[in-house]
Amino acid sequence: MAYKDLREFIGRLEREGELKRIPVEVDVDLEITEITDRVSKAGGPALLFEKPRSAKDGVEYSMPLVINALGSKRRMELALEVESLEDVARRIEALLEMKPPEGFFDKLKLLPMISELGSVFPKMVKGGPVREVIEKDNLSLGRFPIMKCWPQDGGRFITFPMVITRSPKTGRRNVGCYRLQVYDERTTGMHWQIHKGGAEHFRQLELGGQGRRLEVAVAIGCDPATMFSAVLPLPEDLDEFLFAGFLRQEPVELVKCATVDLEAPAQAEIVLEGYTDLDDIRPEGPFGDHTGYYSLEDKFPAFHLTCITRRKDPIYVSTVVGRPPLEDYWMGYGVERLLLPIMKKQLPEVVDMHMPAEGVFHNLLLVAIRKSYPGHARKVMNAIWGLPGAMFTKCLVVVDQDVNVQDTREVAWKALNHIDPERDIEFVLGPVDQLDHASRLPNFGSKMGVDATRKWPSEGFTRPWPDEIKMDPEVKKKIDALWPRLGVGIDKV
Ligand SMILES: Cc1cc2nc3c(=O)[nH]c(=O)nc-3n(C[C@H](O)[C@H](O)[C@H](O)COP(=O)(O)O)c2cc1C
Ligand SMILES: [Mn+2]
Repeated sequence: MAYKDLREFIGRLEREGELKRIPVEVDVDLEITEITDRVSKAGGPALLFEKPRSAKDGVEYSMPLVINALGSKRRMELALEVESLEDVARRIEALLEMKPPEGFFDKLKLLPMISELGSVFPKMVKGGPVREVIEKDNLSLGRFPIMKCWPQDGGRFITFPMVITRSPKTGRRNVGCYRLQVYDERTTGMHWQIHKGGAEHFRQLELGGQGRRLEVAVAIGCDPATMFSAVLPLPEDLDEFLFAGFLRQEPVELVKCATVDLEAPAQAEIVLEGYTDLDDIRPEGPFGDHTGYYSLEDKFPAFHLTCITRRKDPIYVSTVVGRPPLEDYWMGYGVERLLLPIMKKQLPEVVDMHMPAEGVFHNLLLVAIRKSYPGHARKVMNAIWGLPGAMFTKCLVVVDQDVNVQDTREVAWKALNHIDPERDIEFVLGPVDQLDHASRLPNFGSKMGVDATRKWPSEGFTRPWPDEIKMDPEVKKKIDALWPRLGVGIDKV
């Protein structure tokens, strides 16, 4: 049975020893971040702050704040109710096997085939816990324990929302996790970056001339698979709530919003309804970001609240990003494992891939391939730079299949041995992540591919290639047996 809501997941985490309650008063300004950063970097549990407060505003919030709920491999597995994320990857693989696609675009179109599994379609319901309280007057975001994460942040930010919009062109839904900077009690920023689904809907409004306002619903706190689906870089026309239904193997229940023509999860903790306006673009940021640096102030639409619906006793969910690894690394790890089968479907030569924490998702991707022809590594690079989920990859290292890309030290060792830099590095220009602060222009810059595969004569490499040093297995066995008697004081290695 899938988790119905956030609190069911919290209950499970607590039973598994994966959540710690913090009964002391802690400030939403910086203090929750400092505690969470230390706990997260030490590989510690999710935290339920029972008494968040703000000294600055003189507020003791009436609701608890949960954070780091997805902040480990184990909690990602608990979130998706699997022993290993490979189990989910296998289900995705099976789904992709259903109809062999013809070409690249057919493969992309294939994803909506998930809908053939009817039972995972979002289900409309009349009401739900999120409608226990409906506020249309005296709206105030000041009642929620919204964090200021880092000292130079431009304000308080809602960091783990599900932002729901409908395409003015196709009517299809998109759900993305985009932070919201609180401007005042009923206005926030809407930080959908230029390449994201929400931003595309906003542009479509302008192009289509269908008025100046794009309606938006923002859900905060839900069952973990649904929350996670907002983070997944799914193809543009694939509804994240549909994919969430596939992940949890039960439909996501949706209710009609009260003031906008959108649907939001019935089991959410809080839903903020409102709109963005083509004529109301404001400075947003700075914000201590995934990269470990502040993303600088930039221009984004403002989000105007028209209604808040919530449970009587909501739990506010938050996350903090910053110098890795933090909770977002583990979400990224989940994304990596779930996208691998989709990437393999398009590029069958890919054996495994990995995004090390230090690379902050887009900065470093390690890919192992089964190399079968000259220049194969470069074909893979170009293909990956063309995939929606991986197009921002700044540094892409392609290795042979015998290299374990989950082991960064092994990759560094082998790749650095194998390259002749001038020959093996490929530079390209293209779109880069909006958070990249080093590119020559915002959103546009260069990317680097390193062909660290063993070079073949057919690629012009005719020198002999040395063997990797490996000990004789017989000798290893003998020393294993001898080890305890040697008394070297090191456990057998
Ligand atoms: C904690 C967290 C915060 C995020 N904040 C933002 C954000 O503020 N703006 C943004 O464009 N993407 C942000 N992302 C990344 C998007 O959620 C991600 O790219 C997602 O795939 C977007 O969905 P979409 O493809 O439907 O637009 C964040 C991701 C995480 C894990
Ligand atoms: Mn999307």
